[in-house]
Amino acid sequence: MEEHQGYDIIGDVHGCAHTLERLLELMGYRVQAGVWRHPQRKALFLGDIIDRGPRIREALHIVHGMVEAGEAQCIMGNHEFNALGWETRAPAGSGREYLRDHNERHLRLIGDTLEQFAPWPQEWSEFVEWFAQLPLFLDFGLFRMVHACWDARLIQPLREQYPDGRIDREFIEASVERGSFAAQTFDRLLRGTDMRLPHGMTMTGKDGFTRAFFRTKFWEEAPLTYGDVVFQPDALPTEIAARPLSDDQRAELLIYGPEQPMLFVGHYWQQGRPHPIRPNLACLDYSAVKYGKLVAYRWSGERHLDRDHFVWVDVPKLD
Ligand SMILES: [Mn+2]
Repeated sequence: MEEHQGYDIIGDVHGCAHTLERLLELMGYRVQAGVWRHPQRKALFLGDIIDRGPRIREALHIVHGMVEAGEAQCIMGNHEFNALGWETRAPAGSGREYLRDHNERHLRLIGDTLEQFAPWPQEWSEFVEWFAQLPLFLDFGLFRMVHACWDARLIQPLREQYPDGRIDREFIEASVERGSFAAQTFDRLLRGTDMRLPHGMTMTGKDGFTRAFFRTKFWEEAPLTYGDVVFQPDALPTEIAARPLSDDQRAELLIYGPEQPMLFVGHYWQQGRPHPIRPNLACLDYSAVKYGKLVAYRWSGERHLDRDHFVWVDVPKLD
């Protein structure tokens, strides 16, 4: 290890700046020269700093300030990618105006952020520029981070092109084309794996969005039913959960094996007391913004996750 003693990996902040300050304080970070710092440790953010919460601008200033000062690193979440797409003009001939359509559904996701930044347009465009520089993953050897899903079939070729996971404008623009390597990479790494509901069924989630797909685990080694692979806050209806997976469906499932390095993800709105999913896998998103918890894992060199290394702050109704 270098001069510092470890890393504190922090889950999806989603504009909960006060909660983030409480968590940093709890872990022994203090503000010095305008930046949160720890005498021996560095912070690592799993992305999704923006959208949803009450203090998005403040949250961005905290994280960006730490990154600029070398006190933290931050990877891209699907919300930062969405913001990039929202603000980026589509290449000529793509048939679109922006990479991400300015439709009502997309506006609902980014609306709070745009509203809170309305008086600071210049600052917002600088943050959007910064989003484009965030790596899609971090790999420290003994552990790795990605916002939603580590898929080696995509990360390996991505690394050949972008060894540190930082992509470029060309790659971002290429994502406008459905099925392109760029589109697949953003979708899988930042949004995870999913499966279509049977019989053209749809479900409306707690977030009010209606979907024909449900989020799935990417580590289950011998799943038999839909219920064995579902990984989202909204449970499947009982009869669907009991439904067996076909051989084809099982063959398509991604499996992050137990022998792989430890992996940290955010994204999935976990509930209850923070805990490892497996000895080498943890999700640190416990829906801070929905009055859950903002969670960190304090890594100090161990090779297997230790359930005593999770720390968190509860989010009160009035943040
Ligand atoms: Mn997310």
